[in-house]
Formats: sequence, C-alpha cells, structure tokens
Amino acid sequence: MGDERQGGLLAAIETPADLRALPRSDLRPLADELRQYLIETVGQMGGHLAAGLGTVELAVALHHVFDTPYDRLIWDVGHQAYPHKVLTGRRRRLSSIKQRGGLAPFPSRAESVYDSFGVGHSSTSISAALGMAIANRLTGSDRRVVAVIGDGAMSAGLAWEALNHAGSLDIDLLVVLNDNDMSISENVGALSKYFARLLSGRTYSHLREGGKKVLRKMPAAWELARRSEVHAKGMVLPGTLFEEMGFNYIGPIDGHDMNALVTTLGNMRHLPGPQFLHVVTQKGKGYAPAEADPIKWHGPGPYDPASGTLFKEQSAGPTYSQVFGEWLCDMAELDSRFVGITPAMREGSGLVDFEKRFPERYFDVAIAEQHAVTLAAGLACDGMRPVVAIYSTFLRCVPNLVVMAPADENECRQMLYTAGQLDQPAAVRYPRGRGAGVAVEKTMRPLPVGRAELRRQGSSGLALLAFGTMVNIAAATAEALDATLVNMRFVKPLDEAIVAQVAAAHLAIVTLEENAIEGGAGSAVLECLQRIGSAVPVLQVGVPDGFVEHGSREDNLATAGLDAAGVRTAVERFWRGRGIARAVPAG
Ligand SMILES: Cc1ncc(C[n+]2csc(CCOP(=O)(O)OP(=O)(O)O)c2C)c(N)n1
Repeated sequence: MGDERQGGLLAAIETPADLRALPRSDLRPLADELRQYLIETVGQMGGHLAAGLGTVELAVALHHVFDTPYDRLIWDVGHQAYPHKVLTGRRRRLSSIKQRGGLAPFPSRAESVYDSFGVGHSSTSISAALGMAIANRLTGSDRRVVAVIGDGAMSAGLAWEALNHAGSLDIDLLVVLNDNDMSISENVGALSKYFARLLSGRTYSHLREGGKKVLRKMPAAWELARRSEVHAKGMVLPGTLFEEMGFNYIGPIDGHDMNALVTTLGNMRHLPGPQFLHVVTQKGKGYAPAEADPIKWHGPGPYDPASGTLFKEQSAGPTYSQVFGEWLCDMAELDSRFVGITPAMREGSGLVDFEKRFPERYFDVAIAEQHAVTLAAGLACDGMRPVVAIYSTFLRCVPNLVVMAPADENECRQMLYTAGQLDQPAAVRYPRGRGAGVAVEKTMRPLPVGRAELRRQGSSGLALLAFGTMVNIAAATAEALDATLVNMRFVKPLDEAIVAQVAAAHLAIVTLEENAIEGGAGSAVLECLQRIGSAVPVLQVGVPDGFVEHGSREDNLATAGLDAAGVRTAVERFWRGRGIARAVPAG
C-alpha cells in the first residue's frame, strides 16, 4: 500500500532535503498526501493517530524551514511524530511501528539522526532543547533548536521549570506550542483556560502585531507603547505570561494553514533569544471519525480507514484497569472518603465510569504525577482515602509503603481492597492488559498483610517464590519439576517466615518477578536469607538490567525469558546444571 498509489510528491521525499527543494505551492498537496498515508497505514496495525493528524502541516513546515537534522527538532512525548517519521526516511517502515523490531512509537535517537531526543514521557522537550541550545552557545554552533510541545504536555511542572530557566537566559531557542485543546482526554486546568483566552484574543493580537511594525520605526513611541502594553495586556491580551517569563510570544496562528506556518516559522528562525510560537491545531484533523472522537482515535487498534470501523481485539476477561476502575466505584459507594486521582490518564486507567458517577471525588490533575501523589498525601493527612492510578515503576526502598503484586485479576481486586483499608500508603502493582481470565469476585476481603500463599507443596527440594503474574507463568514449571510454588503476594513487607521455612526445607530457591532484578523482589528475598544466615542457592528470574525495547507485552516477556517457556528453561538449567537436583535422594 502507499507509495505507488501516492500522487507522487510524498513518494519522492526520502529526506527533508527533498522537501526543502519543493516550491512552497507543493507543500499543501504534500501535506494532503501525507495525511492520507497516515490514515491508511495506521489502519493496518493500529498506533497513535489523532495527534499526528494534527501535526501534518507543522511537520512539513518545520522540515521545510529548518535545516534538519543539523537544526534540532524535538517532539514532546513523541506520539504526534508519525508525520515527522514519514518525512525523514521512514515512510516504507511506518507499518512496522510499535511492533518488535519495527519502528519505535516515539522518536528514538538510535533509530534516526532526525530524532534529536528520545522521548515517550511527556513534557521533557523544553528542558532537552534548552540543553542543546546551551551546548550550541558553548561550542559556538549556529544550529537552531526547536521544541514542539502540546497543550497537554504544557500542564506539567517540568515544562515550566524549563521555561523559567530558558527565559532567564538570553539564548536562541524556539518553543512551538501545539494547542489542540486536548490531552488524551480533554485538557484540564487553569492553563488550558488561559490558552482558550489566548485564542479569543486573536483579533487584538493581530492588531497588535500590525501596530508593532509601524511603531518600530519610531523608537520612543515604541518603547512607550511596549511598556503600557505590558500592563494593558495583563487585563485583556494574552501572551503576557510567556512574555513575562522572557519569551517573545507570537500567535496564535492556524496550524493547518501551510502558508502562515511557513512564513511565520521562516521569520522566527532568524529571531534571537527565546521565542514562543502558539499554533492552533485540531486533533484528528482531516479524518472525520478522529475529528469527531479524538479520544477514541488517540491510539486506536487496527481499523478500516474507509468506514472508520475499529477491528475489535479478542478478549478473555477484563483488563486490570477495568478491575481497578470497578473496584474504585464500589469503594466510593461504600465509603465517602474514597477519592480518585489521575495524571491525565482517565481512559487508560479505567476511570471513565468513576468520573461519571463520582464527579466531585474525581480529579484529573493534568500531566502532573508529582503533584498527583503529593495531593494524595495531603488528602490522606486529613482523613481521606486517596487512590492514585499511575503508570510507573517504583522502588522497594520507600519506607512504610506496602507493595503488593497480584497473581491475577481477582487477587488484584482483593489487594486494592486491602490497600484501601490500611492506615498507611500502599501500592498495588499490576501490568497493562488482561488478566489470566479468572472470575472476579464481587465480595471483597482483606488479605493478611505480609502473608504469602502456598500454592503447591513439592517434594523435589526446589522452591519457586513467585511475585505477581509470575505465579501463573511458573505453575507449569513447578508441576514439571515437582517444585514448591509460593504466591508471595507482598513485595513489602515480605513474608519472612515463609522465606525462612522454605529455605530450611529446600535445596534451592528461584525467585520470579515481572520487574527489574536489581533492587527488586528477589533481592528482598536474598536480603532476608542473608539476615537469617541461610546459604541456600538462589536464582533470580526477572527483567535483566537494560532498557526494554518497545513491543507487545507478550513479546517483551518472551525476550526477557519471562514467559512460561523461558522460565522453564532458566529454572531447569539452574536446578539440573548445578547438580543440586542430583543431590536429592531418589523417591
Ligand atoms: C509523564 C507522562 N504522563 C502521562 C503520559 C501519557 N500521555 C501520553 S500523550 C498524553 C497527552 C498529551 O497531550 P498533548 O501534549 O496536548 O498532545 P496531543 O496528544 O494533544 O497532541 C499523555 C497524558 C506521558 N506520556 N508521560
């Protein structure tokens, strides 16, 4: 699909240099082809769609005006960078995106010289761009640096920390605010209202730009106007906030108007100092289903581009997020102290129903994870039961934190319930995707804190201490090797009694976790063994010390050796290879 059927402009773009060679009149039809290419290609495999449809013109204009990759272009989060990928030599590979061995879903420095910064987490672009701008100054380079950041990403403290720093330096840097009024769901917060006010000030702003041109020719009058404008704008004209922070604010301009974009970026490219361009775009632009429902089309699975019908994935049982959302609704009904908090991840965290049913107790705090957790701490200090759904890995070293890992979706519900009853912070760590397919009991019962569950008593002398989803994955290995299998349930506090018993009664132990080995649950078991003076041999199975590449959860587990086959191989090698198994008396 794709190339051969294209009108010809897109098929001829192998690098942005080809794009820069085009006359300006070709940019509009090129953008139209690019948009169509995205709609059709993402339909084949699913991926991020709506955000990229909104940045088609911006990507074309930026590569047309700036000398990439010499000039640095940094896309915040990076889910909107598909058009950029297509324009930078990756058109033919776009259909491999998000798949193992295929294109990364976000810009990746290892993948392309045009990806100036590796992203995925939100709100890093201005800090990274500023670092590059400072490097340019220190090395005497004349390269330009551009950060493109969404209005959602602008809600994070990190973005403001970077603006605060940049504005204090007289440094050449362009920040483009890609304002589509949406995060994954509706953007929230006072800042998003402020952006809306900026839009309504558009006419005034245009007048002001016109006035500036005239006044610049009369320096005294210009200075007077500039000073009084700062005050006047505070009341009626937006732009002040960024200007007060040391940026030259221009906009808002229509981010789908190719001419306006190219002209404005062309002018701004030569302006010294920190520059801020406010661009207004529409999420899902040019694809009717995505324009109508940009939330659904933020990251769809495969679909039929012509009809806009999503191909449904086969499902067995609820996702962990659904179990979580349902549990929170049940608790909120039973106990008015329960409050739900999300850092801009309502859909992904399973909180859509909770918001509908308990709007006063639902808080989307925007992309602000630090704030979410600290807000929860404040609520807890004054007697509430705050629940934060957060996409995160976290460490065992936080004092006084209970950390649980459910073996399946039913245990997930029971652990959430247990956490909600405790008078101390607690975390339930579950994976994305669906559970094992077990029935989720409506009834909720608290689990004894720090107590593991013996799943199988073996007689071979081998014990498997499994955390979370590894309990089920290790079950077949336990059967095959006649090993004891323990569902550890609690990473913290660890069930030290069961660890001691197992150590005394077995010849070898294997710990299993879907987590980094370094500092993980298996390390907690080792620390415990060391404390009680046990020298029983231990194998730690978990995620090796390295960044995990993108891919489906199943693929990534298999690559890390954490699927059933990988676990069996590792455990057998350890058990038989070290001669421990042979030491067991037969029978
Ligand atoms: C720190 C962090 N929190 C949450 C997310 C999940 N996330 C990915 S994209 C996104 C919304 C970004 O909105 P915006 O910057 O406005 O971009 P748009 O999709 O509207 O183009 C969120 C919340 C993330 N990537 N990083």
